[in-house]
Amino acid sequence: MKTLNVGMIGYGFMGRAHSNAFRRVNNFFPLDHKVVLKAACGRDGAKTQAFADTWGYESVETDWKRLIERADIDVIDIAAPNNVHAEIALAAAKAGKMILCEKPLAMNSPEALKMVKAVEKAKVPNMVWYNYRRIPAVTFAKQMIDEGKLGRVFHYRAKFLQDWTISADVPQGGPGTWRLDVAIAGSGVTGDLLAHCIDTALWLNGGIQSVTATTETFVKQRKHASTGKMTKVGIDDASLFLARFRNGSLATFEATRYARGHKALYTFEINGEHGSIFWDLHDLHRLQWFDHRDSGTLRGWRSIHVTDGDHPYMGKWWVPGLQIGYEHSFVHQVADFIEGIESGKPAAPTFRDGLATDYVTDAVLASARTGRWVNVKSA
Ligand code: SOE
Repeated sequence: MKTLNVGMIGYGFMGRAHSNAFRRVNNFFPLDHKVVLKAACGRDGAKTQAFADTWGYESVETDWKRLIERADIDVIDIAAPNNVHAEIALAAAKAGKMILCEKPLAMNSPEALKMVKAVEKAKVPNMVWYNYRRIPAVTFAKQMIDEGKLGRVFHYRAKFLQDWTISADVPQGGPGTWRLDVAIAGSGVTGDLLAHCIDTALWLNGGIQSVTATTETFVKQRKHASTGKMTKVGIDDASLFLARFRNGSLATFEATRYARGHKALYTFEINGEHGSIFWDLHDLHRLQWFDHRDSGTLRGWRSIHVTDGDHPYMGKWWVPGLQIGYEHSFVHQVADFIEGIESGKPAAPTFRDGLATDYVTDAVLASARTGRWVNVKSA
């Protein structure tokens, strides 16, 4: 068996989610490569060592440049905050490493474009961690759409609602809360939450032509974790937009961290000529399906428990009826990435797909600034 040596940069929430996926993938998916957790990298040596011990990394680096120089590393996984994605990815591509990068791909689309050019020039396998595509019910929705079950699509409706930043005491900057610091995150919920909704939508419903958006920053000043000083908040706390897809369908998207009572309510609904699909992250193993072609008396919404061996990925886990969860979407993503390397058919979303999402988020932010419809570039 060949080995695939991983160099992980970052040890926060995503560092854990990715490490868990790397550790489990060979137990459940037949692959020609065995994943080896070779090195963990973070600026704080003690914390990185503790992370490495917990997850079983063989070694520790405190400088990502040194990690990239190492000949025994095959894949660089960027699980660090958004403002360092580009610099690391450009260096890793130059060194000929395969790259996995957390979402959003970059701080903005010009930066993302540089990253796409770098990986394509270096011809290194690359992928962005938009994990929700690989929740089996979401992958199943994609299969149903590709089989033409919905027919012509009229509407796409997506939401990602949270409530964890309502208190004005939540700082900007620091572990986890760097998402509130525009210099590190690039944007607020547009890049953090809407980006997930957009990635899924582009995959399920094709390209977006134009958008009109509005955003709001409800808490204008927050203490900065690094200076202790009250500092202007530069991120969007809520972001809503209307979109026209290239297939002629109309869409609404909404993301906020101010929807009291909602922790990670990601939902989407698609209304087509023959039927409709609805999915909810809080009930992630179910896909709601309405088929207008059913006989009139029996017509109604079906709740499909996506746990059958014939459902995407599920044959690799337990027996029908026993469900899996959030973390498994990351395991599936690693499995598909490795299968892509082995088959020579790269798995998506690639950096170029990540750029497509960044083009939409940039258009959303531009529209929110100008109050106008903005055309979206094609990646
Ligand atoms: C933010 O709270 C966050 O953790 C995002 O950064 C993730 O991408 C999303 O999946 C869950 O929410």
